[in-house]
Amino acid sequence: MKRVFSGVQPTGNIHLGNYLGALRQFVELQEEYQCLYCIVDLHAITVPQDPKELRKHILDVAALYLAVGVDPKKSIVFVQSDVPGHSELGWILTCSSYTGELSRMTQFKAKSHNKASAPAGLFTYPVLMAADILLYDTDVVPVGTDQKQHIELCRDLAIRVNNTRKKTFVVPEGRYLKAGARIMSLDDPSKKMSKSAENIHSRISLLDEPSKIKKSIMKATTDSEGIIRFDKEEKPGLSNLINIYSALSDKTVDDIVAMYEGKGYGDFKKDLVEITVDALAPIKERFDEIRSSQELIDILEDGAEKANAIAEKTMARVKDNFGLGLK
Ligand code: ATP
Ligand code: LTN
Repeated sequence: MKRVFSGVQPTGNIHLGNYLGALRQFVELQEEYQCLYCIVDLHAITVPQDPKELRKHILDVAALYLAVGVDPKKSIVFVQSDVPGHSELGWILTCSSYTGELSRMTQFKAKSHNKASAPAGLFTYPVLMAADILLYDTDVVPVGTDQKQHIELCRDLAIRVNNTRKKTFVVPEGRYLKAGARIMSLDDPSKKMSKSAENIHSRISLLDEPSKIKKSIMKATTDSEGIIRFDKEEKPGLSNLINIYSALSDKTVDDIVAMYEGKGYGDFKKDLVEITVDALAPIKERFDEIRSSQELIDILEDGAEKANAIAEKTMARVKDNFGLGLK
């Protein structure tokens, strides 16, 4: 069975972008692949984190994985720092990476703001991500398109090591879901919807109350044309909302545009509120149940054990091919 790996950072409330861009694919893939879904806490500490909050967010993300439909009987769900191989392989791959290629990563440029005091971990972040993926001989990595550059780096590193040493790694492929691949921020559609943006109305979190969902959608930036049509260049705000509508219903963008011919943004937004609230209600209900159960901890412990068993095999091969250690 081919293998899938993906990760989400425990840095805040998971939003619609995370769900449509990544999490939803996780559920579909578990039928066809052996899937590993990780809560990447080592990635989260590339920026300062409050320890108590971080722990809470780890369990929140784990519960959300399960609430959206990841099935621990089919998939391995675990916390990154519970498997030492991630850090170990991260270092080994850091030594095979070039500072030039890392300084071209757009996420690093965006998050470091060119400051000399930017944490070095932000710079090497994509290498740790490559380690996450290569540690499990992953074939397919489902992510949002914002991660494309990191996936390409991971492939380059795998190929580089394979070409300079014995064949060590499986070269993975990214899998980008089109409908929800890039959900934009509701208050500024030139930016992606993000957990870390200051304005809470820029995003819809999966656990938002209906009143908050309504407020965020009704406030969402559109334009003054008043006609419902899909045009990413001229009407990025409305087009983003149409995309969300389409991803949460079984309607295509063309269906939606046809349905709202002659209608105003108010009607469209009201319906989008209803569709969003209905889509998220069962997720929130399941989340509340799972989050407070001991079962969640048991699932993560069991996941870490299974992940470790795979990781240890890869690390033995890597160490051997690099000549590290005694055996
Ligand atoms: P931040 O926005 O604070 O940087 P993030 O939400 O981008 O955080 P992650 O938690 O690591 O960061 O993202 C988890 C997954 O969600 C990744 O696969 C990522 O590609 C996807 N993702 C994140 N934002 C969006 C978005 N706006 N649209 C689609 N997919 C997204
Ligand atoms: N970098 C990703 C999170 C992430 C990831 C991974 C995704 C860390 N390791 C491995 C897929 C595979 C992000 O910021 N969205």
